[in-house]
Order: sequence, then structure tokens, then C-alpha cells
Amino acid sequence: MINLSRRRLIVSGLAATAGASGLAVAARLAQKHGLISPDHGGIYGIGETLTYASQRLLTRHSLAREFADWRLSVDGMVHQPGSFSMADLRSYPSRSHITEIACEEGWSYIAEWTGVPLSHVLQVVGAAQQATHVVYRSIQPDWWESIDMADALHPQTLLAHEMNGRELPVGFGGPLRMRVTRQLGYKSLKYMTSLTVTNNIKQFGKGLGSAEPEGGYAWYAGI
Ligand SMILES: Nc1nc2c(c(=O)[nH]1)N[C@H]1C(S)=C(S)[C@@H](COP(=O)(O)O)O[C@H]1N2
Ligand SMILES: [Mo]
Repeated sequence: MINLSRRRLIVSGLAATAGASGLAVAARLAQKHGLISPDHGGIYGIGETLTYASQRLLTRHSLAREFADWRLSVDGMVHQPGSFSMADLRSYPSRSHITEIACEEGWSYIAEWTGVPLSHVLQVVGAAQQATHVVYRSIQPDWWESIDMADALHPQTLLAHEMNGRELPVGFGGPLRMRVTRQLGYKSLKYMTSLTVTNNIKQFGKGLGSAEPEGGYAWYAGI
């Protein structure tokens, strides 16, 4: 799970790797294939031509992201298990805070996070009084987490769908990420798909509470 480091996910753009001569070659290719944008003489010139041409050549039929069918399912010790669309989640009361997210590797950044407090969703599904933890999962099977009820009900703990006033970008976990402010970044799971309310945390995975301890990191990462 740790191998799925964000650094490995960094992809370099075509343009970033092309030298000046590469740009010229690309521009000629673009011309040859009729892939010159109407405004190619604009301020971006050759670079813009390259962007247009490479997008047309490489991603001709690629689709813009559509999150209409993204759902968060909630089950476990709840009176009414549910599956929530992004529209559902956006319709709930939201809270924002400007807080720092800190990675265990030493870097951090500050952003404004907006989302529905996890406590609200737990209230909607009727989480049982005896529940002790919330387990949550992402579309990446190796990345799953859990928090205790103190953090689950913490007023700053959000199912975040916006960052800095805009839809949460995919790179930052869009369309939906957990935001746990009093623990290290790995508790702020990106690409959230489901959560389970439980009073038996040991029954999940290898019984260590999340994927992180399997890689040597602490389950509780308080800051
Ligand atoms: N699904 C998923 N969630 C994840 C990760 C990941 O790789 N996949 N990385 C975690 C780690 S280690 C940190 S520090 C933060 C980083 O958040 P950022 O990508 O917004 O910087 O996301 C956490 N949530
Ligand atoms: Mo991290």
C-alpha cells in the first residue's frame, strides 16, 4: 500500500519532457495531421499547438470525468444502511475549514476543505450507540482506514467534496475524500467508496485497524 506512493503517481506531461527541438518536431507533426488549433498564433504559440495536437492524438475519445454515478455506501451497525450519491452528499449541511494536511513523510499543505460532517451521515443512517469505530474504504483496495468514534464524531471530520472552493480535484481524492484533521494525512483517505460502522475493529483486514500498520505505520497517527 505504501508503494502506491503519490510520487509514483506523478506523470510527466509530453510537453514537459520535450526539448525545444522536440517542440518543433511536434509542431511539424501537428501541422501534417491538421491538428493546428484555430488560435494557434496566440500567446501560447507552439506549446499550445502541442497541447492541442497531443490531446487529439493521444486522447481523442477520452471522456471528461463524470461522477454522476459515484456513490458512498454505508453499512454495519446502523439502523438504515444507505448508498449516497454525490448529489445526496452535496445536499447535506456542509462545513468548511482551512487546515493543514501533513504527510508522515514530512511535507504538508494548507487548504480549505468543504464537505458534509461524517457525524451528520452517521446520524442519517442511525449509527448504533455501541459502535466504536468507523472503517472506510477507497477505490484502491490496498488503501483503507478506520477511526474511533471520537474522531468520527469530531466536528472537523468531513466527507470532503470541495477544496479551495471548487469541486475536489481527482489528484486530491475527488470526488470524495475523508478529512481527519487531528491525524496524519494517511487517515484522510481519498476516493472514498464505502464505510462500515462497527464495534469489532479486529474483524477487518489483518485486524490491525487499517492498511497502514501492515506497512509499519501507526494506526493512530495523532498530530
Ligand atoms: N486512496 C488513497 N488515499 C490516500 C492516499 C492514497 O495514496 N490513496 N495517500 C494518503 C497519504 S499517505 C496522504 S499524506 C494523503 C495525501 O493527500 P494529498 O494527495 O491530498 O496530498 O492522502 C492519503 N490518502
Ligand atoms: Mo502520507
